[in-house]
Amino acid sequence: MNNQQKNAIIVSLDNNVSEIIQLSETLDYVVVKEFIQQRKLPDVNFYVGSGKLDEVKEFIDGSDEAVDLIIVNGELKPSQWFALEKRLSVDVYDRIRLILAIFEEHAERKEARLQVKLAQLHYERPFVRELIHRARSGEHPGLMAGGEYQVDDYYEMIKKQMKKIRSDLKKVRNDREVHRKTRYKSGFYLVSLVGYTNAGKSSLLNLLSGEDVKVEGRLFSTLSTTTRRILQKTKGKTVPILLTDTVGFIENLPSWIIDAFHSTLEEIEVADVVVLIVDGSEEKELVEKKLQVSLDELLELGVTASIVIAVNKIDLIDDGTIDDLIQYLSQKDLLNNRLCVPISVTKEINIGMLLENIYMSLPNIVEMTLQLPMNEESQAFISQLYQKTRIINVTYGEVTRVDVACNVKIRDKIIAQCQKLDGFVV
Ligand SMILES: Nc1nc2c(ncn2[C@@H]2O[C@H](COP(=O)(O)OP(=O)(O)OP(=O)(O)O)[C@@H](O)[C@H]2O)c(=O)[nH]1
Ligand SMILES: [Mg+2]
Repeated sequence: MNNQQKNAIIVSLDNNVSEIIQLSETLDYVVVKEFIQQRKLPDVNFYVGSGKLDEVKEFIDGSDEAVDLIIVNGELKPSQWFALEKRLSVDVYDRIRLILAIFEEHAERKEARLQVKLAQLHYERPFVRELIHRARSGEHPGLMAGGEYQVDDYYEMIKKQMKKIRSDLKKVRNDREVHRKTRYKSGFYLVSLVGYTNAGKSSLLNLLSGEDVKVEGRLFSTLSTTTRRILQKTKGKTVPILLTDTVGFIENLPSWIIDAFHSTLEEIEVADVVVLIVDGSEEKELVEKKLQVSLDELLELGVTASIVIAVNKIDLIDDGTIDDLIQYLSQKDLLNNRLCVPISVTKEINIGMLLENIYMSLPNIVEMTLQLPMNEESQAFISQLYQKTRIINVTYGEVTRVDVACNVKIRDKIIAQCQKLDGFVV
C-alpha cells in the first residue's frame, strides 16, 4: 500500500462481489479486504450481524494503513448508515451512493450534471430526514455540525433545489425534443445502442460513425447521449440512420435513478430499432443475467421497436464457445426469434452482418420508381436522394429511372420534388 492509495473494504451479504469491486475501482479505490456474511436479510441495526461487525472493526483497528471507505454491497437504511459510521469511525457508502459518486465524476455535460444532482438530492433526502429526527430527539449528529434549525433548513433547501433542477431539465429536454422532431421529419431512422455498462456501446458508435466518444474499461463511462450518423455502408445501403449511444444498465438500480436519466432513455423509447449489446466474453451465466437485466429494462420502458442483439467481444473467445453461448441464451428463451449477431467491435468482426440486420429491422420502408428528365436539376435531386434514401438502381437513357427505398415519412415530399422537376412516379 502507498500513501496516495485509497483503500476500501467491501461488506456484502452476497458471495458475488466482482461487480461491486469493479464499481469501487472505477472510483480508484483499492479493495483491501472483503467481508462476506451469508444471510437472507440484512441486520436491522448494522446491516451485518454483530459478530461480523466486530471482525470489520478489528481489521480496521489492526490495519497498518488507513481504511478510507467501507462499501456495502447493497442498500442501507439511513439508521443503519449512521450506526455503521458511528461504530466504525470510517465513511460508509452503500452501492447506490457509490454509483452516484461515479455518475458525479463522469458527468460532463450540463444535462448529465443536472440529472446526477437530482438523483443525489433524492438519495440524500431520507438521510437528512434521519438527521432531523436525531436532532429532535436530542442526539446531535456530528456530521452536519448543526442543530435542529440548520438541518430543517437544509431539508427545505433540498426541496427547493430539486424543484429548480427539474425545471432546468425541462428546458433542456424541450430543446432536445424540437431537435429530434426535425431529424425525424427529414426521414432519418433512429437506432439506439443499449446494454449493460461496459458492453461496448460507445465503441460501436465510434466504429460506425467515426466519432470519438470516450471508451473505457471502467463502468459508466457514458452518461450523456451522443447521436451520430452511421457512415459505414453495407452493399450500398445508405438509408440514413442516426445512432444514439446511451447510459449503460446495471442490476438493481432504484427506479428514481432511472427516472432521473429519463431523457437519455427517451432516445430508446422513440427508436425505430434498438441494438442491445452484451459482453459475450464473460461467463455464460453472467451474460445471461446482464442480457436479462437489459431486456427487463427495455420492457419497463415500454419499447416496442425491434430489438437486434449483438453479442460483442467475441475476439476474446473461440468459435465453439460462441456457438455454445448462443445456444444457451436461446434455450433460456432470451433470444425469442430476435436477430442475434456475434460481433467484435475492436476486431471488426461481423459488423457488416450487424448492419444488414439493423437495416432489415427498420420499419416502414417503401420502394418506388421515379422517372426524371435528363438535366442538371435532376442530377442534383438524385445526389440529394443518395443522402436521404437508399438508391437501389439508376438507369440513364432519354429519361432517368431511379429505384429508391425510403422512410415512408418522406415519400410524399420526394414525390412532390420529383413532380416539380416534371418527373413522375412510375
Ligand atoms: N476485446 C474487446 N474489447 C472490447 C470490444 N468492444 C469494446 N471493448 C472494450 O470494452 C470496454 C468498454 O467499452 P465501451 O465502449 O466504453 O463500453 P460502453 O458499453 O460504452 O460502457 P459504458 O459507457 O461504461 O456503459 C473498453 O475497454 C473497450 O475497449 C471488443 O469487441 N473486444
Ligand atoms: Mg459508453
